[in-house]
Amino acid sequence: MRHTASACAEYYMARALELARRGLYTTHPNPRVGCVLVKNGRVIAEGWHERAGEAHAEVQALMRAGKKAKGATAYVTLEPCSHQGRTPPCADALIAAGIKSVVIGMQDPNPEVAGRGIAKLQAAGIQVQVGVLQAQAEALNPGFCRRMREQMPWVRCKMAMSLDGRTGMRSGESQWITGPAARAQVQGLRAQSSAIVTGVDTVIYDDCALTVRAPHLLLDAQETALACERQPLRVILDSNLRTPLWAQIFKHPGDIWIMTTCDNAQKRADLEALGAQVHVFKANAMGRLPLAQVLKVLAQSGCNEILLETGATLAGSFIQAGLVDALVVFMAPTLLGQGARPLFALTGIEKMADQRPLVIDNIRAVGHDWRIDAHFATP
Ligand code: AOF
Ligand code: ZN
Repeated sequence: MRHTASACAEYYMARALELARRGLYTTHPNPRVGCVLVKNGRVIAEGWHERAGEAHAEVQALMRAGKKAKGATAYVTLEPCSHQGRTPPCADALIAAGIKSVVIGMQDPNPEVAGRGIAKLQAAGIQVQVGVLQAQAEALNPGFCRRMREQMPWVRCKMAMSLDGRTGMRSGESQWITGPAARAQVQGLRAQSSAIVTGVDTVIYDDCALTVRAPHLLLDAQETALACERQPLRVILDSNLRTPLWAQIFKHPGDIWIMTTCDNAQKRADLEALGAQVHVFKANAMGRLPLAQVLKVLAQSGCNEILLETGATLAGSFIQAGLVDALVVFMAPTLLGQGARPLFALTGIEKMADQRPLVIDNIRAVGHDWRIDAHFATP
């Protein structure tokens, strides 16, 4: 009997997670949240959070259910909020609608909520269960959870390499190692990120726009429209303000931030005249841009997930600083030879004991290339 009840809770929570994923590209800086209302063994309404400032998942579902919501069970991927944000508290809305019990995927890591939503529901006599498909609920919002708990974003590093593990020519030339299907997937990764972080050398050599375009190669029309709705913030790490004024990146709409340690007023004014915001940091002990500090500033401005799209040197520095959470490596069926650059510039690895072990989460064919999703193994 108990087994049946928990399988049932997981079934409806799985549906709520599926609904939450509809907000994959659009909820920034809010989390993706889904909700299912069930009564007498039937789904009576569904909802998901679409955009910050708009109704939360629970309110969407309650609006669709109307009076029928009374006596229903709500399955929500994230703890209902208890605070007045851009919208009123969902816990109050569930209570007012006469919901009988609430099943929650995970507690809201937002310190404004953090258990208060659960307490509010319980105080109103509602039965609450927390932690159903919790790992999946966490995985849906890695960036939001990290930002709420640690005031840092979650970083995914995307790279392209040849079968012999090379990521570009010594000159910096790297277009194109992978094929169109892999590049279309990168559009999807950009669209779900709050910001795309790159280095000035990538801007110079690849002269890329770093915007979201044409994910229709990958998605259906409706999903394409959602993916293109919001252009992620583009961030250039440029210690000496070498970003060329002619760069493509300035010709495409969307915000651009340049993170630098250079306070040259003229260069700064030139870049600002093109619409960029220039953030000046104090160099670290090695005279470099403080990468953790850069990420902290991005988190402070609401960035959840970051896509690091850069070359071997900067990507290596992020890894060395322990700032990369996940890797997405596209491997192309080609050989670039020993004159080309290895995937990451990582120093200090001399012995096998120094290696950086990874866990491969997924590996699959994408057109003629292979996509490898991995994260660092915890020692
Ligand atoms: C929920 N359901 O669907 C979402 C929640 O500014 P607001 O009003 O949109 O509130 C944002 C906060 O509310 C967000 O940081 C998170 O703690 C929670 N998001 N909560 O119950 C939802 N999107
Ligand atoms: Zn809410």
